[in-house]
Amino acid sequence: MKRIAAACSAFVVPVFMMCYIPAASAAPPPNSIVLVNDTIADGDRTNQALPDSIALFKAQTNTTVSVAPGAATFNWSTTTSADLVLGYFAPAGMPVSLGVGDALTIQLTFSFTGLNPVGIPGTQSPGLRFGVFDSRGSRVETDTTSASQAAYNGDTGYALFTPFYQSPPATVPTAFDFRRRVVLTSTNLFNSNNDFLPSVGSSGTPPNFVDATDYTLVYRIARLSATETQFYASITGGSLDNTYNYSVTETSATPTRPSTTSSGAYRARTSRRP
Ligand SMILES: [Ca+2]
Ligand SMILES: [Ca+2]
Repeated sequence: MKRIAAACSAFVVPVFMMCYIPAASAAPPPNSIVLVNDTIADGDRTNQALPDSIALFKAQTNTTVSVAPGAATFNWSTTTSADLVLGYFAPAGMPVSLGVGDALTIQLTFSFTGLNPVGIPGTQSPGLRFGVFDSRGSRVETDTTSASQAAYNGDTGYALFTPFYQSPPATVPTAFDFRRRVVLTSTNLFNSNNDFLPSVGSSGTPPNFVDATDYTLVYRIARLSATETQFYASITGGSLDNTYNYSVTETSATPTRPSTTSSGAYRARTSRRP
């Protein structure tokens, strides 16, 4: 079976991040290709030296970052509703693709603080918008002062919308919601929910998460056939057991190829406090 490298992406407070093909477990199978395996061991978040170090960039001016060996912590101000952190797992101009039978797995470990506290429900619905994109020849390779960048215009890709909260908001969102970016003209990658509709598939009721607790997200894209792309996600950590996961298969004659010159990004819809 052909195993071709591809892409992976970016995170929130990553204390551990790994991207490889294929994968179905915590450790990459022996026949996989590791694209990124960054534990922030170098204590630096802007050093791009794949596969051991991926540069992680933020989009908001007011976000501060502290980095120490083992973790990068992004703190955004209480007046900032969200930030976007991104990185590139493939060198510019060296696109890679998933063939039929290939899978791309991204595993990242992170923790939040300042998720909507118990007793403050309202309309807040904090969560993670995570995606794997094709940067299509234009990239953002530095910290910026805005999440809107012309380089995101035209980037195709897939996303996972998944909530993180300590207490449920007034309207409880779906646990796992797999999306494809279908409106490509926005320069703000994750700002509009409508850019990613209709959903490829969604299911589940989210648990209550806990501040300052390590959680591990596994996100996998597998090409089952020329027209079938399977998406899988799981989150473990804290008091979660191994049953918090979801998988869905998209049937499309035009699958997006997230592994071609890739970038990744996430967006957390929550206010974080240092
Ligand atoms: Ca690094
Ligand atoms: Ca681009």
